[in-house]
Amino acid sequence: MMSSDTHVDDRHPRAESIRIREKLTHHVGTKVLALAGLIAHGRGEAFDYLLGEETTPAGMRAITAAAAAILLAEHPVLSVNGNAAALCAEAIVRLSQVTGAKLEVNLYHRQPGREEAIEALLREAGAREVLGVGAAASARLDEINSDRRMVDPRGIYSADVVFVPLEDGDRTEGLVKMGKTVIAVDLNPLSRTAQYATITIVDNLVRAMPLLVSEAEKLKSLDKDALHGTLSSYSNREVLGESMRIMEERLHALGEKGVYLEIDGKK
Ligand code: PTJ
Repeated sequence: MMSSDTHVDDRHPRAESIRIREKLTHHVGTKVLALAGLIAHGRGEAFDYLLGEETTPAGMRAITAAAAAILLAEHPVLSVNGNAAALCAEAIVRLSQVTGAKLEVNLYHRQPGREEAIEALLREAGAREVLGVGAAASARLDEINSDRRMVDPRGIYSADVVFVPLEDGDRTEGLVKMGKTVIAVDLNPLSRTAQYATITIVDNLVRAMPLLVSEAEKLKSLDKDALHGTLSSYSNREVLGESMRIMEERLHALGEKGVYLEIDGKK
């Protein structure tokens, strides 16, 4: 049984994972993805194994807090890089529609043509406005020591809340130092991004994005006091600790058993 747009057999035990890899390698060709994006994805996959490849209760709490923070923001911005666009352009655009957050392309690897390719993918997914492309990224953030420092004055520069899926830590640290609320999605709870962010969703972006959209749709009807209540009871330190413990306890339990997969009943 083959799926129509790929040679991956649906019966392959890791069919979905292979399909995602194919999507990413395809987007190296379209320039959406940086070559380093493939390395980043591999690191993410390794942490996802440890997490159990599912959204945890801690991840869900972070998703709820993130939805509340975006809804409460005066000027929220969803920052889009190559991996985020390749993995879930539609859900990112949907989140911006539900919350009114602006979309801005912001890249670590600013090779020619990449910003435009990502803008095109976002527009194909329904985006009306995409900030940060080419000369539009005219403001400079001195707190950041990479190409990510060039931002759109209408977007990240003036944002109070910035959503940064799949990030490198330097920028998260810089944005937090500037007093912005930073929401990260990172499967690695040990990364600088995960550690520095205000709200860290330790989950696969592919699973977290649809949940974040539906959570924003749900919370949208609440008043500001209720949203503030959700945020004030949230502790990122607790969520990070719980995510690490989930990985540790899973490995510990598997270590006791000595096997992960039962292969032909052999031990
Ligand atoms: O498109 P560009 O030029 O902006 O570059 C984007 C990458 C991702 C290459 C750049 O930001 C980068 O180098 O990131 P890092 O430092 O490799 O960090 C990426 C983080 O994302 C790592 O901690 C991974 O564990 C994590 N990660 C990878 N895939 C996923 C993920 N987290 C959540 N969901 C994933 N699918």
